[in-house]
Amino acid sequence: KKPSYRGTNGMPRQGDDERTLHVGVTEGDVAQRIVTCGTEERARAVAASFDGGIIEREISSARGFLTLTGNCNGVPVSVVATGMGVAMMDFMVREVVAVLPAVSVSDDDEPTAARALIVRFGTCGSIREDVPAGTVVVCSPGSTMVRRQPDAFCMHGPQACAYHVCNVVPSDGALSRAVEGELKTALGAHSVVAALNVSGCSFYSSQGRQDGSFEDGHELGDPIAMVRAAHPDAASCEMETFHLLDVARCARPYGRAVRASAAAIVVAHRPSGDVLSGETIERLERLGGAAILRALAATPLEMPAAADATAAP
Ligand code: R1P
Ligand code: URA
Repeated sequence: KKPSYRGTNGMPRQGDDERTLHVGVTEGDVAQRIVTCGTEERARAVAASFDGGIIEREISSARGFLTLTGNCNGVPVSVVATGMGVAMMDFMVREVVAVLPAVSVSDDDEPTAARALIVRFGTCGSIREDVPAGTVVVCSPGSTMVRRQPDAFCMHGPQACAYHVCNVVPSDGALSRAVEGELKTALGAHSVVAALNVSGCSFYSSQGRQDGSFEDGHELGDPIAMVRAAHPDAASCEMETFHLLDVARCARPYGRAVRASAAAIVVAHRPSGDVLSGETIERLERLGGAAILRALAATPLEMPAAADATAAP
């Protein structure tokens, strides 16, 4: 029988062991260092690099999340597959943080250690001529977001520019540097680029793909051209990183309880139309995943000096 849940106006929990409603985790299930990715296949490719290839805990939720926990160089790590989009990232960060130990604070109420270090390892399109398919982009400068504005479509066609480009949210500086360093060692420096990410609210409309079946308002403003005009350095274009960084900066206390960054494999070069082979994607998932686990394991939970905490916007 389906158990009812408690706490609907806060963080609802379900069942005798108090699992969160969507990710399905409880205290002890998740490590404080987390790699998150879109697919279960990639999550398993990353977990193959756990010490001894051993998955110590595996939780599969009815809502499509998969949480695998093991160790990297003796340090506990988890990999969480979320599926796609902002809502899934929001569930993941909030529910995983809910089951992790509270942030430790000093006598004067400053956090002394993070609750979670989270790195997204995704796939993306590249919107930059000079960043080809096969590159791995680390969002060291942070991420912006391009959103479709539903109010522009309320008459019989788009009324005004239908897209909004958000301000940049920074990534965690120390974590981004660690990820960049390990990826360069694993893949070669020429394959790794540090650049601004842009998350679209859709794979289609806000990523500027042409779909004749829908009115997307591109004739009144091409969303990718708008991103390029506002942020000429933006390279990777995917769907979750902005929200990960946004919700991490809002984690209490002081926006430093959750420290986050992201790396994404360029599977499609939008300016040329080049796409990556399945074999190459699998190789990059395996090698890149192992590198990101090492970066997380080597990054202390203790707070870096304030000047080091975030990358410059
Ligand atoms: C779209 O194909 C999906 O691929 C990218 C996008 O962010 C979106 O989720 O990332 P993942 O491969 O991690 O899912
Ligand atoms: N994921 C995206 O969101 N966009 C791309 O172009 C490729 C992967």
